[in-house]
Amino acid sequence: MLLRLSLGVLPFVGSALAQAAAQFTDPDNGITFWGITDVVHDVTYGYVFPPLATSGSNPTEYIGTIVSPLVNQWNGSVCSMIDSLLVAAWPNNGEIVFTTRYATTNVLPDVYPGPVITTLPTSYVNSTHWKWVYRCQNCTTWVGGGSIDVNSQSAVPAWCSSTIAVDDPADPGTSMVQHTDFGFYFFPFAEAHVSASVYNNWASGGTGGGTTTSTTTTTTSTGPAAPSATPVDYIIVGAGPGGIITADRISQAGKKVLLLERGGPSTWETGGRYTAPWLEGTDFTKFDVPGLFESMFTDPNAFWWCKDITVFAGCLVGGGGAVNGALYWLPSDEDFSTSSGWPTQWTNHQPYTAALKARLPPTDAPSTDGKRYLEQVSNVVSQLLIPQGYRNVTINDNPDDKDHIYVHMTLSAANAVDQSPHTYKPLSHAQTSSSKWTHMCGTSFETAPQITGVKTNDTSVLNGIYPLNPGGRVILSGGSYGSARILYRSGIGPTDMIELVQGDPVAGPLLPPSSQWINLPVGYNVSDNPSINLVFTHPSAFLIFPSRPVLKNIFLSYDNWADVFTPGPPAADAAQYIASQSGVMAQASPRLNFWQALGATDGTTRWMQGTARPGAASVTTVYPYNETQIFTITAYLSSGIKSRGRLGINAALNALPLVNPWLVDPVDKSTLITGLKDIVSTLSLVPGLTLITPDNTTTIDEYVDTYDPSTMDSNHWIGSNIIGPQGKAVVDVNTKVYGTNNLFVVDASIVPTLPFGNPHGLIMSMAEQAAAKILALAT
Ligand code: 6FA
Ligand code: ABL
Repeated sequence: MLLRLSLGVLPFVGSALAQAAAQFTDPDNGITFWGITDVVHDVTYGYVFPPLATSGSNPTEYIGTIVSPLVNQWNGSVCSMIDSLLVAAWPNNGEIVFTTRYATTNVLPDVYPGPVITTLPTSYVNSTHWKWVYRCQNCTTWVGGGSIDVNSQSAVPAWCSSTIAVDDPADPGTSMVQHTDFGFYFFPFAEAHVSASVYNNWASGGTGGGTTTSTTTTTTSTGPAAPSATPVDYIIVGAGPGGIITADRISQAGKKVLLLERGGPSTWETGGRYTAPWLEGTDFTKFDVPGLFESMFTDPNAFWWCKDITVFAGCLVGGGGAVNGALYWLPSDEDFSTSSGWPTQWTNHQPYTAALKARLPPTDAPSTDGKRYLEQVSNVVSQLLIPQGYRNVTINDNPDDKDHIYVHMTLSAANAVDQSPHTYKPLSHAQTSSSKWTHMCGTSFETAPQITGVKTNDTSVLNGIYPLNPGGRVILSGGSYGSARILYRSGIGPTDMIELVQGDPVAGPLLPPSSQWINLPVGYNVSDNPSINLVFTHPSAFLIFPSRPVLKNIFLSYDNWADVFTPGPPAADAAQYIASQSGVMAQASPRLNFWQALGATDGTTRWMQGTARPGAASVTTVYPYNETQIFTITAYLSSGIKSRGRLGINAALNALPLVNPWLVDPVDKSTLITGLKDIVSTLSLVPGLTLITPDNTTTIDEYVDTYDPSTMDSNHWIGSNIIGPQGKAVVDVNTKVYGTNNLFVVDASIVPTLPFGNPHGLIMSMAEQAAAKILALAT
């Protein structure tokens, strides 16, 4: 979405923003900028202006800075891209290349010739970062009447950043695509002025802050000190399925809760407004409509993915729950058993699962008319499975029955609107509670073992710190990667990870002394379902809807879901969803799921889940096929997996898998191969059904042997803060981090073993139980 930005007051976004500019001094040159560090990409943006005119027009220049890790391909300031001046820069061969652009439509912005830019001496490019300090003359007004109001106390400028490199980095006039992320912040431009002599010294490359050779007194304003934040009983970091439910239940108990979320809003209910062109004028965002799910992976404006995690992770209100396929399975007893690694005290999950079911009922027919649409794939796959002894059941009626069953797609999307996990109206219970869930990033904790508060990027409160009341607690719910990283940044975890934090110029100085580090296996024991795609064709598309020939060629594959966001689904399907939340768009792409127990040579039963969906989005296949007839079965190895991996951070503090967890155990691999062979064993019994990936010259064994591991990721990461006994685990039976008094983790990272199906149902039941356990502890 392209936002229109005026550089004056933007009250409608301002109310949703937390980050505010503050003054900082660049140690390399003494320049006192006003600005922010965007913690998502770790980029600092700053400005300082010459004095306001005592009469006549104000000067039209400023000194700016951008400091960025190399991972960002380019960064820019003041960049709505439409009707405003974009100043962008990137490194190339050890030098900074910059450009000024202006666009009036959503196309490649033209080079804008008015500004005169001079790169100042303390700019650099090193092995991890680049810094650009620049004088920008003729930069505060531009064509079309746009301007920076340099006397404003409450402007809301923007930053933008891109993970996509410009086409020709040596050329300032290069083609470049729209930024991949952007944000706004409060900026009191009126405060960010220094005296003429100080400004002129800096603008001509001089250094030294206010102690210049000038005889004039500097008029630099330090602005009012930020006020202390009000203490609360609980700070919960992260508004994903784990954090929202925990915040909801704890605030329901009357505790004063602060929920911090680093990303922006998602569904309409949470304030999100990003939507498809065909949904303009409705109250449905991209995150509300289940049928838009596949477009999460193809939208060029994918601002919802965490840009500092190398696997898919949702960084917005709802976390992964806001962007996932919403496949929803209530946990089985085995999922919470001691043999699955849970402490005995956790096996009685039923009351918590019941509470979850009452709040967020599963549905296997989300369309409001009760019908199921685009069911050809279900029909074909059930023909494949029934001869193998599979039965059709309603799985959430009996989650323990899961061998040789197939089920209709089951969603957390009651009334055909994605409810997961927003049915939990966070913090609706306690008037005393609040949420800060736009761009509020917890970075570390204040003092372990007794945590006194959470350090954040919020410059509107004193030192960015949100404090706890005496007896207060912090609950970390940042997801498997996000929670691990905040622990490392607080000195908790393996030494090699904390040492990487130590080397970071921003995070390093915030670490406690090494004598206070707490060595725990944060990041070890991670598991994710290995998944293998099988792609098929079947001609049933041409048989089922002969009365709608104009749409005939997209019935089975649904055109690979390629057009659902833009230009939109077939007009009838779009109109039907808007009118009554029924039809094809009422559910995400999958149509059928199935499970089978697989005996294994090491005596441990593994389970296989299959998910069948129209199309083969994101699967590469070389065998010729009729693309209108294509569908995919993703086969996951589920409960019983023995393989484990490790996740962590790199020197740029990006979170990533360090040791891949897929099919490390040889019996995991041979068992999944057995399951895949079972799936295709009845292929010849289904007339017209053809397996195209793997093709007919490749065996299943060869296919699995050569499968690209990076595409085995199922996005079901668990275990990085595993629950269990001291010495082996990160959190204890009450989800408290070992070695701390009042720090807890409630998210996917504490789950010891993958459940039988996609995990967010189990994670939400776990959060129900964890909230009860934490509340029951004496304070
Ligand atoms: N699970 C299912 O059960 N069914 C599905 O269909 C399904 N599909 C997908 C899927 O299609 C994708 C693309 C992904 C990524 C996941 C899927 N999953 C599915 C898995 C499921 O969504 C995850 O297992 C589940 O969301 C994990 O829940 P958690 O609460 O443990 O963690 P999240 O990552 O969801 O949320 C963490 C939140 O914390 C985010 O909102 C993040 O922005 C925030 N955060 C992180 N660090 C922070 C910090 N330092 N300060 C403030 N906020 C922070
Ligand atoms: C899940 O639980 C997985 O995490 C997702 O990977 C999966 O979606 C959804 N549920 C739905 O089954 C798949 C998409 O269908 C693919 O098109 C996409 O390439 C893949 O996720 C990316 O991991």
